Amino acid sequence: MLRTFPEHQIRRNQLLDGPWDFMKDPLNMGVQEKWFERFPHSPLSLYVPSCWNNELGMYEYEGVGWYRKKIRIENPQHVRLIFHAVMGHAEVYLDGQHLGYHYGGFTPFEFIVPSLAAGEHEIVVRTDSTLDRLTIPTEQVDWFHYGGIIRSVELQYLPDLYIERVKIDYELQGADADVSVQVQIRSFLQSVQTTRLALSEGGHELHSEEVQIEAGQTFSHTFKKLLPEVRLWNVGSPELYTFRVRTAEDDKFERIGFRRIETKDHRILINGSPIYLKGVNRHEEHPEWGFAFPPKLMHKELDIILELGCNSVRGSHYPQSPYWLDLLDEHGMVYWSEIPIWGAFLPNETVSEPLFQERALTMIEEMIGLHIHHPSVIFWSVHNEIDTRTQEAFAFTQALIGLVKKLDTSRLVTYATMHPLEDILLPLFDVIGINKYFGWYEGDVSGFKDMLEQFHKRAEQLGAGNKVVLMTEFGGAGLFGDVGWEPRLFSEDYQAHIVTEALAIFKNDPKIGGTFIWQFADIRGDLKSSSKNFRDRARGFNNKGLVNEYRKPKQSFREVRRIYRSWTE
Ligand code: ADA
Repeated sequence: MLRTFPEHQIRRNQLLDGPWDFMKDPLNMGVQEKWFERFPHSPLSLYVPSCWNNELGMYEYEGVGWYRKKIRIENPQHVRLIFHAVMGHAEVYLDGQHLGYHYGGFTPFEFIVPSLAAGEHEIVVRTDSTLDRLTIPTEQVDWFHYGGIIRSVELQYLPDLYIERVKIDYELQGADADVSVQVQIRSFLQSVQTTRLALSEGGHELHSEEVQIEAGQTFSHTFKKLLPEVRLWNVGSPELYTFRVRTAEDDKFERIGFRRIETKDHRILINGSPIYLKGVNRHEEHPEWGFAFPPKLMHKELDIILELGCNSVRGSHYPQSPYWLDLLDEHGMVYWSEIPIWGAFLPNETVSEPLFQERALTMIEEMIGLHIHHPSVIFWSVHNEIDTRTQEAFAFTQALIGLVKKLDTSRLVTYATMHPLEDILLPLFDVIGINKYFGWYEGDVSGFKDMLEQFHKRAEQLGAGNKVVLMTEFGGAGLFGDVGWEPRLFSEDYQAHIVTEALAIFKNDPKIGGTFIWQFADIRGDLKSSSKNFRDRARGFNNKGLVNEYRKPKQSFREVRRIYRSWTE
């Protein structure tokens, strides 16, 4: 299930989820698409979507993996093959022909194949999960190096004139919304063709007209509509609008929510009301599924996060599934979306490397493309914990922010810094996120007070004193079940102590606009030899979750629930 609502009523699609042939290629020998022919009898059967590290004997495998699926097409068809997420490098072949390459991990990519003949076809995907110094994330990262096709593969059957893209923008004018719906239609035909293009919302037609599409061309059309007295999407009381664009042979649904995002007096305002953010950091990860997190569990995950009293989630540290964002939209939760630049150990030179920069910019573009219509998304975040004290970081960040602003001016641009007292980027952002671990990696938890005092002074000096500041990470490890009479290091009691003390300090600081605890659930850590930096990860897990990896509550969960529920602002 890709979304909580249907995206098409007319267009036919098929999810290619299920068993695919799979082979490891540890020596990276398969230089071309004939690789399966060399070992015709030995493939494993691997369920897609999944991470191969969850299969027996594959736990630590990082490298190349080949996937193959046979499909049958009844009649000649134009098809669109969408990979909703593949970890790392992906080369895709159809019947031995190279369709293309994608680098990334948490965003979709697609191929259009006009007039695919009837009969059997073979899709082969070469994936490479290897992390190195220029991948994003790089090899030094505090999460498990999962590999594989982690989200669904979808085959859509396209008509001769198909809806390639629908993009909805709006401006609120008083109680009304000035909506613009941009539509792109592509023609596979050899001759000019007319079609009736219609826009509706909630089942009511808003407008329709005949349009003429030239042979083989892409046609763009913008509907402009003033919707009077729209119901607003608010935190905790969401209102959603579902638009449908249709032609005689094709359609596409997009769902949005109308809301106004501003900042004032160190607070985020949604529709003019200040919202204090009560949040957690969520990895979309589970020990049995890795990053291929099943939708059913997302429902439960959201129930637990709501039970905790949260109104927001930071999607640490990569673009999460549209299904998850649909649930957040439907429950009026705020979401922070970010790309997987994880910089705590990132050498400063890396941020100036052209390939690293190009990958980062592409990831920004793809993240915004994926999440643009979700009203829950309030923040675009461009990096986490890079060395924000340097000119290299400054130049890189300017380029990233420039691209975000070009693609979407309606949300707040942010990041998370681990150098709040030396950071030179503060003035560049709408919102500043601070990651700090007093009580865990440094000093006593009371150290937050002094740090924040110094931070606010410095922000003032840099001309960033008016920005909204969020505590985007803080916390400590608590091993599930390790409870006692005193708060010993690594016990649930000690973790609960750090988190509760920290929350009290932040809530008393009028310049802090919200808190995101590190983290919601325990996650698998990086087990590779390069992980000398993560030696405190008992069991191979980052144990700072309020719930363990199977979502069972720790002491800190109960304490945070008490605190978050008592905060009424
Ligand atoms: C960092 C980082 C997180 C996690 C955390 C920790 O702040 O952003 O991904 O690694 O530290 O647990 O140390």
